Amino acid sequence: MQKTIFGAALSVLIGSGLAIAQQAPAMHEGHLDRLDSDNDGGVSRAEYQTFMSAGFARLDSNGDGVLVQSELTGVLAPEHFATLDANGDGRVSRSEFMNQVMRDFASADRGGDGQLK
Ligand SMILES: [Ca+2]
Ligand SMILES: [Ca+2]
Ligand SMILES: [Ca+2]
Repeated sequence: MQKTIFGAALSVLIGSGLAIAQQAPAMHEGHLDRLDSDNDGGVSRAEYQTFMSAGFARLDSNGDGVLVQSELTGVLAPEHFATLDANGDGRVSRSEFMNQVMRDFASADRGGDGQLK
């Protein structure tokens, strides 16, 4: 199974519950609807980026610009945290977070057209 936080992060950020966070499942249609802010039926890279950027701020509960494991307890499994923490310093910066989620976008974008549908 590929290392992706995509499904888990989306589930959490959208608020559909924590139970599936361990599984990092593929997104389902309800998720895409929530991200499709211009309602054109697809989620563009920009829509995704905007959503994830807001998501980072939401997860960063003390507002210091980095995520630590304690802020993600019950949200992301430790291996997902490790995936996000690219330089292994125990903190996930905004750029580490965005790098990973944009990689996830690219791997989810099977058609390669920059849209998730
Ligand atoms: Ca759209
Ligand atoms: Ca923080
Ligand atoms: Ca780090």
